[in-house]
Amino acid sequence: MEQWEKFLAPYKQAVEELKIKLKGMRQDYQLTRQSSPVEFVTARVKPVQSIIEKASARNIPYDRLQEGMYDIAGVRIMCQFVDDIELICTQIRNRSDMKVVEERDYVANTKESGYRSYHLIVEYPVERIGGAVTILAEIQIRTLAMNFWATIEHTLNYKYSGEYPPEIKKRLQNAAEAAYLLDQEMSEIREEIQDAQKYYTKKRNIR
Ligand code: 0O2
Repeated sequence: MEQWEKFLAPYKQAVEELKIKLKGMRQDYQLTRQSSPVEFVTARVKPVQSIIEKASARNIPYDRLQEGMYDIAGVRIMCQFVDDIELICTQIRNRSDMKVVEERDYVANTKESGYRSYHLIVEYPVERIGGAVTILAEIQIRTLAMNFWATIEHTLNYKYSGEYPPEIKKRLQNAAEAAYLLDQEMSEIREEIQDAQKYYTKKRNIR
């Protein structure tokens, strides 16, 4: 266990730093543009048990975890509208403190499960007392509707180990379709919503 703790230490640090930095994007947008494509940010280090299970399922030897498993450090950015995803990606691609090494577009290429999200794999240097250690981290960017579906599906997946009864499978597909339509509807009235949000922010600041 002590070895896992040592191995995971730079990942823990990376996750904390990335969370602060990406939340900073939200504050920056709100100060300069009054509305932000970043709604909220969450982050986690993958639990040891999940690392072990994934390494075994994907045949990744333990001495190759660093380059073979991208999501030991995971950050999730939630946004309101589908178009915000590209805005956030562009911001991250232009940053000098991390380097995007791979992109997975499950928004344009919905997974068979119904999963939609945009994944950026980044190289991120962590300053340790022995010098800089570069780790891989996965940044998942998704709308609130995509996140709602993925969170529910993840829980059900855990319960059924991916072997859904046909009724549940169908319901999940229907829910994925509903989430897609919700995103489309919200995009249609985006300007209307954003005007209202700016008005609300101004009013709150006056008080
Ligand atoms: P966790 O920590 O429980 O979320 P590969 O499939 O081999 O190319 P990998 O690593 O599975 O590679 O990459 P992928 O599919 O790009 O991204 C993995 C992560 O995306 C998952 O992490 C989930 O967080 C999310 N994800 C991918 N597909 C689905 C899906 O069908 N439903 C949900 N709810 N989430 C999905 P893990 O490993 O599941 O870990």
